[in-house]
Amino acid sequence: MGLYEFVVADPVAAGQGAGAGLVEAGTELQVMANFKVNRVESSPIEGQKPGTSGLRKKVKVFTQPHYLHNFVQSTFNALSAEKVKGSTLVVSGDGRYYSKDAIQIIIKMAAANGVRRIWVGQNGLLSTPAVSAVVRERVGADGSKANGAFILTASHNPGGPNEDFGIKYNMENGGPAPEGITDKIFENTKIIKEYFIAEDLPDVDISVIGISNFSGPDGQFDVDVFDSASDYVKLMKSIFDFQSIQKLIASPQFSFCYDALHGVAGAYAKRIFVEELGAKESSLLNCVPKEDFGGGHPDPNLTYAKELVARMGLGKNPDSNPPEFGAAADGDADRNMILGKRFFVKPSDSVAIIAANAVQAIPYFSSGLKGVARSMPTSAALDVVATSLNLKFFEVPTGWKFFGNLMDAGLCSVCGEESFGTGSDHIREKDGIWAVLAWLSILAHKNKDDLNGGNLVTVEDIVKQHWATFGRHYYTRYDYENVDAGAAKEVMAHLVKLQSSVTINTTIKGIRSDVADVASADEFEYKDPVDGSISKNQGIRYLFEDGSRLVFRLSGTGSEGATIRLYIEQYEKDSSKTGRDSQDALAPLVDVALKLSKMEEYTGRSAPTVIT
Ligand code: VG1
Ligand code: CO
Repeated sequence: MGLYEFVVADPVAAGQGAGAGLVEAGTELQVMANFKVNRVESSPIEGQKPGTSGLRKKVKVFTQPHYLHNFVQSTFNALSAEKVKGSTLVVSGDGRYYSKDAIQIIIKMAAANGVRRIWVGQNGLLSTPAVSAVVRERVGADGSKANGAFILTASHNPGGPNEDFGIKYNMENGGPAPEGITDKIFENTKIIKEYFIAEDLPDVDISVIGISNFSGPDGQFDVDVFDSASDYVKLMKSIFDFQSIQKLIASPQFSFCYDALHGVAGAYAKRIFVEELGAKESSLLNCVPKEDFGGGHPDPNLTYAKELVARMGLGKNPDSNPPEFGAAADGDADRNMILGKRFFVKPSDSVAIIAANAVQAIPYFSSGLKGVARSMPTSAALDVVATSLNLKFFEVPTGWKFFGNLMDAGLCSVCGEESFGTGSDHIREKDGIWAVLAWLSILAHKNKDDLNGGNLVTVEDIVKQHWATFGRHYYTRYDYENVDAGAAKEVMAHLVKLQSSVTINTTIKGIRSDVADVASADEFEYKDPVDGSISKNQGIRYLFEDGSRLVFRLSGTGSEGATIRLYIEQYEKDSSKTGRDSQDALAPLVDVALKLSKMEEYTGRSAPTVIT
């Protein structure tokens, strides 16, 4: 590190610029330093195409010289200099390994590109939904509002020196950059020649709340480190009836458990579930955020959330006395898994159940839902609710960015994905803790008159009641992780060819005669109803006459090889048949899917890595 000249500013004078009086005494760091802008020559690095949700690569890839810098400069260039100069940007994430270094680099590059202020959650921690909330809701001490955010996360992918890092850019509405911008970022990474960085700007201590002031060629530059949870907690309190949830949690009939899998959700869980809602500290599992997620895979599903699954009385070593309600989050806390006592709620059912009960159980929705939406591979359970409640309904490609336009246009209130993502128009990201609060609200509502004696209406009761009313969508997802990329492409090419074949029904009947006829097959393409933009090649669908579906797509979030996802669904309307075991009910379709795709032949895999 070089030598810097520190000018300790006069507290009164510095206070004028930064709005003294609004900042709590003692929270403002009066550090002034001048910085220069360095122009660094660079050249394109291959493979910087953002996927379903940002750029995700191994840490070893991200730490190569210029790698992060090129991507950040390409993002600034995609946004254009007028938008960047004078802007306020949030930079934080799930706290995974390399985040702290990345934050310092982005601060220095932001300063050099003329950004006016950077907002950082304390210790660099902000969940993805909290970033969205901060962009939309937070007002700085000087009245400033954020224009966008860099979120540092690879979400449910493992972390640590040998694992994944990730970065994505969110826009002024708090939602992920649309494809128009991410395509531009990628184009810029292919022609980059230089980036700008304030190399002599001192590292900012992001563990201490307060504002640091600097001054550069474009004028003043501030870094504002703030509490990671307050804005988000405030938003949650404005959406849900915390008192009714407190009563539920205090009831002797109810018991609760939350697993953050050592992700950033831990930074919110204690504040919300323990301090606000009165849950016992012992109900929190793995709620200390760790750079490597404790060596685990921070993906809230039945395979990776082992400890919670056992505690809830499921899996191979079930506890004998499980709580009534359990939930888990992924690394960046935008996903949720909901469990009842010895009972797993499919995410596709979860969003449908939340939509069906939202108006009665959640104050934010009391005047009605504007519409609902799901991603294409998500089961049609939500469609049935939409039809029955006469709600606008949308089917979008995988990835949250497609929901944002609908929400901004006032067309959608509740939406979800089969991949443990649920959310609403309170922000523009999926929201893991919101989903838990939504379920607690539904439980509180269903039990409101009988919390001190009678039988609890359980998670399982709510799901089964829902199936009895709306029918059940048997559903499963098979993930083949880290498959050879060439083999994965071959599977998809083979399926595209089959899908257009006139003999497809004969082929399928040759595999199993007990499945319905295929009514149509296509590659899903989406035309955004708001801006008319078109997204092609969003997965191959086989739609059967009885409403069953087979969907195949390649994951866009992996960092190595390819992941093939296979989604299988079958609708059962007859309420006397909604109690079957899901894998049994789906066995004929699974058989068809595996043989039709020649999965084992192409990939050498006789079984998927994860079944959900
Ligand atoms: C996966 C999920 C998708 C989700 C995306 C980001 O994408 O399938 O539904 O939106 O992850 O979630 P893919 O392309 O791997 O199937 V997160 O929590 O990783 O930001
Ligand atoms: Co996530």
